[in-house]
Amino acid sequence: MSTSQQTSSEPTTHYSSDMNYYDVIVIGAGVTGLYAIYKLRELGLTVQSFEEGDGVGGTWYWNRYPGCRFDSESYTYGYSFSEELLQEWDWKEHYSAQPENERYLNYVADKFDLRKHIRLSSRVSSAKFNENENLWEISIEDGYKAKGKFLITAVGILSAGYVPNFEGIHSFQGTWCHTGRWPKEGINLSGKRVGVIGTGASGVQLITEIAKEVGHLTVFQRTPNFCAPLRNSTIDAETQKQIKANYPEIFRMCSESAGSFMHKFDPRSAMDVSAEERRQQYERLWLQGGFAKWLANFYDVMLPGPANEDYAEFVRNKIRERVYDPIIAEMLVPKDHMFGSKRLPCESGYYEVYNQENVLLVDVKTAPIERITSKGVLTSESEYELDVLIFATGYDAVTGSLNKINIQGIGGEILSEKFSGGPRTFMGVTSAGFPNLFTVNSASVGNFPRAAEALIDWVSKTIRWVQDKNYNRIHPTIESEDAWVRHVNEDGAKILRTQGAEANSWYVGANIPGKARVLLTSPDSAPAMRAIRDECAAKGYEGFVLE
Ligand code: N01
Repeated sequence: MSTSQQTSSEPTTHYSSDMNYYDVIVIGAGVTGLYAIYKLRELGLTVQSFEEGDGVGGTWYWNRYPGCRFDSESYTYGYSFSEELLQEWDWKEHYSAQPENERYLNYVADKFDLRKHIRLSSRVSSAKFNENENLWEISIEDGYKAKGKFLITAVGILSAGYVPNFEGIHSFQGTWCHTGRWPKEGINLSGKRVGVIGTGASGVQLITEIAKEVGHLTVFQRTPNFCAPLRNSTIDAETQKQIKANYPEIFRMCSESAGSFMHKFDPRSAMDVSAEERRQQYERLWLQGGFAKWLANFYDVMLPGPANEDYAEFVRNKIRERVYDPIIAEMLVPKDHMFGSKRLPCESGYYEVYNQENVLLVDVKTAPIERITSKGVLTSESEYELDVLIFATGYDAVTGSLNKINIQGIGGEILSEKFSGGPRTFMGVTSAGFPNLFTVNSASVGNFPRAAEALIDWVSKTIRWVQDKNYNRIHPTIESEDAWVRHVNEDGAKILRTQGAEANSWYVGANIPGKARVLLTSPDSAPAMRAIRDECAAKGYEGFVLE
């Protein structure tokens, strides 16, 4: 560690005597926050992170529910910035589970001496832009305050858990929790009557795992999902060596793909080959791990149209083959949304759970949940008595975690009000009237750390540039913001994630009652997004006001 890095970690108080001052304040110490601390310090900036949890790791700190694991290949998920880190960290499984992922992020925090820049158990309640000093003033719930010239909200895209506002929820006499706030000490489910509401990626992972130990399981399903086998396995010594030797190639493949995964679409149309050839490709990919089944498939499987429907039927039949009772099988087969319009959960024995005698699948679309009672869940048809009720009901994505912070820009404008109709940003990361603020959690989806590293590289370089040029403020013009919002709406309307009235997913905010239905992230591929940002920087931050 260089001396300059150590010096730059010290807060200074030259702007104000009553608060610590940092060049950059980062909210969050998850995957993005940790890398931001590392990178900004490398560039000689003082940086301080405030993290709500009492440990680092973000998603991998909070999501302790049984079964939680990657569905990106582990070696594509880790940071790429340090060859030493890549060579010394051994991923144990191809799709690593939460405990190991949390250990990894703690290892990174220790190896790069990041902890001294992180204040844990520090939920930021407000961030106000002081127009006289051109500084962000941050208040922590415990009364601590700090100032920073730049503010980065590395608060995650899926971190504000959503629990539906069911009547009677607090009258439930058993234990209940949301998957994203699973207690550190765990929940004893052994032999208990457990209910799970929700069958998205979290529910699918959780249900599969807890079905092994509960006494009885009731799954409350509103919409069945297309799920596909994860095919996880441990990484043997020889494979480990190959992975470590191949990191440059692995990251090259990720950098070239739309979602930053190590899979490449087949450039052929599914409809241009014979039905037999199509079937062979589907079957071959079905045996592969993780997302290969769709991201290495015929390119038009992921576009609305006949190829998409052809593959959807293939997946539906795979589900039917695995569930003994044809009536339950049909309940699990998705028919009301296109394959790929919602996130596809990867599973490891999910459908077989419904062959167990102690598992009951309840369709809450036809018989909706009316209320939670002291004993369990009451639907329009029946009451289900439970000892434990788990909400796998998802997240108020992207804007939810931003809205929990009272962020005020120029003239006291409130960010949550500005974003009430959907994020109003330029390139997903900056917003007019909120100088020196980088909302990195609203930029892109895909293989998260790959996108986060590229984004933080750009944001850090931008901050360094603004500092070197002695500007006080950088924020986008209202014109560039308007043009970006138009781009998100117009080009966003063409992609699979926004298609179909029934694809009520978090991608478009449609999972939260009353939330505006709008694409919450960029419609662009990861390479396109990087090119747009780089071009903007190369043109002296075209589209920005520099003051
Ligand atoms: O949340 P979801 P999630 N009554 O929104 C149901 C990432 N992730 O936490 O579909 C009854 O997908 C809702 O039903 P419906 C990944 O990006 C990654 O599972 O709206 N049910 C749905 O079934 C993922 O996409 C991993 O009809 C209600 C479920 O709750 C994202 O996180 C693992 C309801 C919510 O599904 C979110 O996944 C886990 C109600 N009132 C998560 N309200 C990895 O593998 C909601 N539901 C890395």
